[in-house]
Amino acid sequence: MGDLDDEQQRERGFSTRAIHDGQAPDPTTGAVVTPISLSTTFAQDGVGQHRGFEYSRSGNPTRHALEAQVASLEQARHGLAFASGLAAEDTIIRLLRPGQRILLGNDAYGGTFRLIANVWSPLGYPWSAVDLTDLDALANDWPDDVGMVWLETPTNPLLTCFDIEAIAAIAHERDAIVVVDNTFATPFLQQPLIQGADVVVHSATKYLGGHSDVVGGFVAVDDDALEERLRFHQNAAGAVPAPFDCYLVLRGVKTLAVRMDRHCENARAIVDLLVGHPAVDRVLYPQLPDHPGHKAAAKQMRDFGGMVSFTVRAGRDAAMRVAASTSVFTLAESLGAVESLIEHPGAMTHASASGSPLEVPDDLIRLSVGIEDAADLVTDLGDALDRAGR
Ligand code: P1T
Repeated sequence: MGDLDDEQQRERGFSTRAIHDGQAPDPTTGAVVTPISLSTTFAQDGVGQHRGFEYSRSGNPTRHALEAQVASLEQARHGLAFASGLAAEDTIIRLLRPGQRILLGNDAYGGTFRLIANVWSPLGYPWSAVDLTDLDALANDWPDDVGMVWLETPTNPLLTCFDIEAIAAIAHERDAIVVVDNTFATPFLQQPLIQGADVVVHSATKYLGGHSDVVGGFVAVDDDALEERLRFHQNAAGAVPAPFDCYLVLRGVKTLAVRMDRHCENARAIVDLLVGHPAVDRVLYPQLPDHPGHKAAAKQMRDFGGMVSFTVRAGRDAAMRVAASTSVFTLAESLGAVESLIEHPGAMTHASASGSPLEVPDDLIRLSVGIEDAADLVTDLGDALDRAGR
């Protein structure tokens, strides 16, 4: 991190921190790019006298650089990298004691729902789905056993936004911790810890990596005691990322700000197309004034992101046809990379939530708007809607 102290570091701009924090030139060689440190073990000068690293599951120099970089962007004192977003989530849930309830926002990634409802709940960690846009209901119907409130904002796939500050105030009065999945917004658009969240989690597979070539996860916290417990589980359960994967995320994050600006700009062009198209019913994008949580988004986000969802008037079969009819947008799961993707959440990313309170509409299409030329994206999606959307 060079010679700057924490305060000086945080005064620098976002991209300066993305490009430099955790990544001082290598002291031995002067290499400007953080080396990929493959060694699994590190020589000790005497028994127990190591130079900061002992064994690569417990700590690795490339991972350490990534942890410092993304922690800085989240304005967090601590960062922990994981092998996937779900590995990061699984480690966070280990903060709870059996019997403590997870309140999950009623729209979330299908895999997160599956982890909470099908892995942890049978082990004695109850959960319930809640509408986190209704703050009165949250405060008034609060079950006694809640240990954790878990939310995405914007959510996957409906892009609902929740007021992090207000939810944190309610949860903290009742001794629960607040976890915010910041995958869709990224730290460039929103910093949940500043808004009062206790834990931020990412699928680094998405915008942080940014190029669809690495699976990873990340956790950021400010609190030393939380960090100590998470660090213990990171090492004890061992869901750590490989050094090469850390390098790919580290490299991706350097361009996060410029990519996010372009994602947002292109998303707006797509929203303009969708809002005026006769085959489209509802357009879901946090910038639209009637969108659920627009006010919260406007308050806590720098811009509205690169994800856009919409429903098709002619129903499920038409939605399936549209999703399979584009050529620049690729039909695929995942999101947040340079190339545009289209998918049908009900049959793909959120199939595991079918029949649950988190089930998604079957006429819904989700777009991850990439950074190609906006005109080509608009033409491609417009053609697909004209041909297949009725
Ligand atoms: O895939 P993984 O890196 O394990 O991350 C899981 C995850 C966590 N949180 C959010 C908000 C996510 O969207 C995801 C993964 N989502 C997809 C693969 C998807 O297409 O929605």
